[in-house]
Amino acid sequence: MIPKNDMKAWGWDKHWDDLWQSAVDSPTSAEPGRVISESRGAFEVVHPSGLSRATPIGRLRKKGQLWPAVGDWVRIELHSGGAQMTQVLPRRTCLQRKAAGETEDIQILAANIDRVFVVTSLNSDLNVRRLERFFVAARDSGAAVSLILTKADLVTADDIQRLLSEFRSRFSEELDVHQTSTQNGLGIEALLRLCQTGNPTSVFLGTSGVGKSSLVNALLGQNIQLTATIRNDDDKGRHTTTGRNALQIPGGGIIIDTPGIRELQLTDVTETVDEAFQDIEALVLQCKFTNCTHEKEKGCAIQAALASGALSADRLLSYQKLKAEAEARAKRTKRR
Ligand SMILES: Nc1nc2c(ncn2[C@@H]2O[C@H](COP(=O)(O)OP(=O)(O)OP(=O)(O)O)[C@@H](O)[C@H]2O)c(=O)[nH]1
Ligand SMILES: [Mg+2]
Ligand SMILES: [Zn+2]
Repeated sequence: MIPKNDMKAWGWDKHWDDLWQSAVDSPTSAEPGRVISESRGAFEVVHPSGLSRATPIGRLRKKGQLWPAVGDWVRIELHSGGAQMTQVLPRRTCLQRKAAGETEDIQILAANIDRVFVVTSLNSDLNVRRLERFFVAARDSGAAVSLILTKADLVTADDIQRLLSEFRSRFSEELDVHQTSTQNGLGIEALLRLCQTGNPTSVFLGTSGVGKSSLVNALLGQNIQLTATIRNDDDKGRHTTTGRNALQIPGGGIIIDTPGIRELQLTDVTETVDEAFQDIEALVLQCKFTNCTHEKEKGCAIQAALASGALSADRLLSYQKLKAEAEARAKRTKRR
């Protein structure tokens, strides 16, 4: 049988081939597939012989099993009554957050991604705390991380320079940053190359209205994803994209569009918080006392950095908040 769908173009490689042989129950009686859309609990899976709506079997809800998410590779059984996902292959990377509300549930935003693009628009008020959270979750996924600043056509070159240096000094001098405009095409070619080279899977992460779906359409060269009607402010609470979708970019690469998220609560990411705030971690090591609370102790390197302006009070506050949150969460998880 000649496969109808080229699974390599969907990201299948030797890693998955090996896992399919070693980690899947009776691989010959099923097909491997990739979950490419999820909307209100309904899944679509692309597999060698077609594209099917597929339901996960109940067993996948059990502890130690994985519930499918967009980007997952699954074992799919095709029956006359419909397709079933019977197993989710172990994830290579995973972008996740704590589900909204009081629960301890974790929501998988995208699985098996190679790069997370944190997307924010240049014309909106910069919410640095929120971005910091997005970065921590993005780094924690195990994928590479880039920042996209959209709607460059709405601001002046001076504004962009000012914001760029602010982003760099806040997040990292090495941060991979792209400015884009889907209005005049700025930055789209460079983004396209990054999303195509090596056939990676990328995901856009950002709040509603920043222009994620517009970028997806620009990368695909077609208006496939619905976007908000033209208006220039990032309207709060208006969610145009409702499901998560993986789409193939002509020429290689897969891009996952996601609904805008407002709240991103962190999962178990203590180490990632440290990584994202290496400057502060390095300072802490220089404090005179190892149990320094960084409030009024003598020889406190944090206080010294605040006084000299090398560290902003804002950044310290973000760090303390995120760290406390991650630690509290780690404790809760251990207790279970
Ligand atoms: N001026 C300008 N407007 C843009 C640009 N990119 C997107 N927009 C506009 O911003 C609005 C929101 O764009 P979308 O692509 O729907 O935003 P989104 O991030 O997908 O939003 P959700 O699906 O709700 O999460 C639309 O009106 C777009 O036309 C840009 O580069 N320049
Ligand atoms: Mg959208
Ligand atoms: Zn100190």
